[in-house]
Amino acid sequence: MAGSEDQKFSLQEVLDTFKLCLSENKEVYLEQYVAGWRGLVKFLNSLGSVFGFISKDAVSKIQILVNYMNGENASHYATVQSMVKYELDNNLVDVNKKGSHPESGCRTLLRLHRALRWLELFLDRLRTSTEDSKTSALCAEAYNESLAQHHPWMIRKAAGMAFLVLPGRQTFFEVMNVGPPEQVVAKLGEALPLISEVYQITEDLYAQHNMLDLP
Ligand code: 1PX
Repeated sequence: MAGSEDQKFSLQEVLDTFKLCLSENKEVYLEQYVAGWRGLVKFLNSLGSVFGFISKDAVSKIQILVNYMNGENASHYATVQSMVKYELDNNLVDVNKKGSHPESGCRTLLRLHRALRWLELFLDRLRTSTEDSKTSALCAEAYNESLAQHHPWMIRKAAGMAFLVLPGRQTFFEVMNVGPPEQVVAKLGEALPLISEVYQITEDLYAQHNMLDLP
């Protein structure tokens, strides 16, 4: 793809990056994980400036991870598994309360990981929605079941207001750029198991290390 196409969101592209996320032995490649998020942010940006505060936060978290991936300890930031091991072994994670490592890779990725659960729930609702379904309601339900539990009142309020101006289902499907609604639904059906698997592997890893509540 070239020129303006580069800026255009495509669900297929995001699907491809999540496909490439897992190594043979089920480790999660950070580079692909971050690429998946970049694609999603592209989508969010195409929905308008009301979502700017959300995409800004996602971009800043992506950037923190990219800095580690390109930094002097880059080799430890190849997979989520290697990052967790490296940061824990070297006491680079604030485990109970904020301290000298407020922006560890582990806590930063955890924020995106929680958002991935929202995505999974939202996409599943979209997939099974009907023509008259309201995207704002689907989005709010998915949010309340996942991310909202980690957000303070102010953020929940702002997010709730942003959801209200989400475009309708038809426009939403068009922006996904994969063809007519039946194809979008099929594509979502293809994407969801991949996203779920990446989510579950990360969730198990974080649970195993007691890291699901990192400050
Ligand atoms: C094919 C359809 C794709 C739709 C793609 C939409 C991509 C959405 C990307 C959302 C990324 C959100 C990351 C949020 C991370 C987070 O929880 N950050 C909070 C905590 O961070 P901290 O460093 O303070 O511990 C932070 O406080 C968040 C601030 C911004 C508000 C986050 C609201 C999230 C709402 C998620 C739903 C997005 C709705 C998009 C509609 C399509």
